[in-house]
Amino acid sequence: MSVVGIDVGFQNCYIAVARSGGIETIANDYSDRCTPACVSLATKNRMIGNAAKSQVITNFKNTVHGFKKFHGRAFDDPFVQGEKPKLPYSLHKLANGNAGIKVRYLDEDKVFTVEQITGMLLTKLKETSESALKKPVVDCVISVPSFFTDAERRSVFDASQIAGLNCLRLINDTTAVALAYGIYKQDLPSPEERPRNVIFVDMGHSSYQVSITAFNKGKLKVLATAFDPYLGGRYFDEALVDYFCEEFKSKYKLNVRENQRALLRLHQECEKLKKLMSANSSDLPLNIECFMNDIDVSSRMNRGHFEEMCAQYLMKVEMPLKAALEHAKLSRDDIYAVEVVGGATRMPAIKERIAKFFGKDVSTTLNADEAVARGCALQCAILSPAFKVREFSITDVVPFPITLRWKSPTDDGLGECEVFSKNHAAPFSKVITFHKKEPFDLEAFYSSPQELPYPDHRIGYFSVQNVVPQPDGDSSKVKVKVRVNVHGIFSVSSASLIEKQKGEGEDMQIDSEPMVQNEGRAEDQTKMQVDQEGQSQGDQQNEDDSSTSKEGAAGENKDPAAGGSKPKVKVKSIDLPIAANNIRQLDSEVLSNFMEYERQMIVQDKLVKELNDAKNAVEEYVYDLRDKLCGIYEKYITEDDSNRLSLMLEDTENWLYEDGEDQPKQVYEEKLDALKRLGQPIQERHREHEDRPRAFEELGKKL
Ligand code: ATP
Ligand code: K
Ligand code: MG
Repeated sequence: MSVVGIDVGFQNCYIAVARSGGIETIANDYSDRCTPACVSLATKNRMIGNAAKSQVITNFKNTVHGFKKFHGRAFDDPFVQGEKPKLPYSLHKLANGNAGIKVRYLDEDKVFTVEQITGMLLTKLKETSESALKKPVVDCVISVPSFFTDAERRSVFDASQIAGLNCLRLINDTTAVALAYGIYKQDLPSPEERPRNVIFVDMGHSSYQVSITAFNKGKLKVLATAFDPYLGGRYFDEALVDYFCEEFKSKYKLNVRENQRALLRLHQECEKLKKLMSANSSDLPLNIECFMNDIDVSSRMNRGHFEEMCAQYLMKVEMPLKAALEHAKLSRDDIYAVEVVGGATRMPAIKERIAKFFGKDVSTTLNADEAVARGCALQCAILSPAFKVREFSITDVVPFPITLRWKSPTDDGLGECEVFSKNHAAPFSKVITFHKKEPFDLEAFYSSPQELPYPDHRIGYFSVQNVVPQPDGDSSKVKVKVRVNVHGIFSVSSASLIEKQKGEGEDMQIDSEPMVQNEGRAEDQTKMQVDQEGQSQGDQQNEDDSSTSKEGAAGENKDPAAGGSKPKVKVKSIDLPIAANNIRQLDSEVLSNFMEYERQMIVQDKLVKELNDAKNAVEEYVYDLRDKLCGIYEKYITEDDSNRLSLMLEDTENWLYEDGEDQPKQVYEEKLDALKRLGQPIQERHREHEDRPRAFEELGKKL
């Protein structure tokens, strides 16, 4: 079982793994701990990560980046439509209305779903962790923004499956950071003491997240999260790009926005400049040679001016901090520390704003780039039976309130109830009791659409089937379990019909202590009660959402929150099937097709890599042997032979650029063998000669 944590950023991905020494972040095949969230499609293969990033300008139409926030979104989604004109690649409306990504791959026009693109990225990250751990990787924990809604989370989860990963938990970015902060702390207050409240701030490339977390020994509890999904490093880059586009228009008469290549280069240069300004407050140059129409452009910028330009963004820093405090019902003085992570918090203006709000310096004790991945790996280690870590319980929150609405086809038992309030503990299950004579429908939706950073507040429809009246014609008691699981995904996870026992009254003992009772709002036919199934404390079980769990009916007897004081009543319960509709998740057939296609693409990439390796091996051998012929091998070959061999090497080199440019792997292998047959005898003679004095020396020592 593997222990791997993956931070899938909008721009940068990091991987942390558990090895015997503890949790460590690992480097990829470019010796880089950061893998760019970038996928480039080409005529023969795909490039992913660093290799793809180097194609951003040269192959811009087929190099996909900045796609993380398309998860679970429709093509017509205002956010998607807003991004579309800024993208160098094309978006395409899929049959199901979702936003697809249109590229040219293997000489064909292809439309990939965002799940497939993230699946490709995850394939790369999986391979990187496999080569570090030297074993197959399946189990992992993946981070998502805390504000991701159901549809977005389901979409990321689907992506993990396409890559052949078993995601044990989708964990919120800031919760992962909190875990990375807390698990090693030896001095946390004991469980009876007042908790230590720490505020975590993560500003990345695309978004800004804040959470307030209460720590006691062995546990963390998220009290509140707040966010601005539209504030992050990219908006500051764009401000610079806008500025220079205007300037170059008047100064050089260039319309940069018409030229995708120039625009992408300007973007890269502006990001570099932005980073330089974080360390340097003086005037800094921006120079780009041969920018457009053979014109070199140059300009200057300094931090003061930059901050003025970005005033509208800097103003937005305070709001989520304030909101988080309000929701947690804490004042600034209750905050022990303000820990900041994420690349964009390196901007001095951001740190200053945060520090000013709290009236204290921000702490940067965590690694700003790697904390999320480390937290993910820690969570994976906690979930893994194969790995020993300190016990640590994690309670997260539901970011947006969720309401359930119900109706039956014939009776007028229509009603609704907020089942999860904002910042309700998660993961969490609740059992709701209905009194029904026939099947009924439940609709789940986010109840405050105005605060939802997503245009559709519907979560899904769930039909509770096979409901029948009791033999005496009375309504049946139907227990429905609703759940926000470890991934932060909502589901109606099970339903059961409780059969009335002989001589038993309407009010069974087991229902006498519901924690939330909504009788007042319920219709006659729809008496509804909500039982908390309160395993809020670190429910760390991976729950397969698609299979309904069988524990529904027994729920009340094993409720850990009940303290075991309830008298046990024998009831007979029958599991009821639930049909889920309009859940924004790939259906299983589509998913397995995507998984199969991903496997094929992996094989194709491997073949191309082997071919390239075989070709490179020929080239390397040519260069190596040529060097040595005029160097260390000179004494071991006649001049004639040397000349002949040199000529042959030159021929091979030319061939590589002409007829040998595009040959099957076998041809390169044969070529290399032929060269080696000539080179090896020389190498042998050289080695023998080198070994001889050493052998004499050894002999001398012995004598
Ligand atoms: P997200 O969390 O939104 O999904 P991400 O995790 O990919 O995105 P990070 O890697 O945390 O984002 O941060 C990347 C951002 O940080 C980029 O905008 C980058 O330009 C910015 N950044 C990195 N270093 C600096 C610096 N020294 N000064 C200013 N900005 C920086
Ligand atoms: K990141
Ligand atoms: Mg991030």
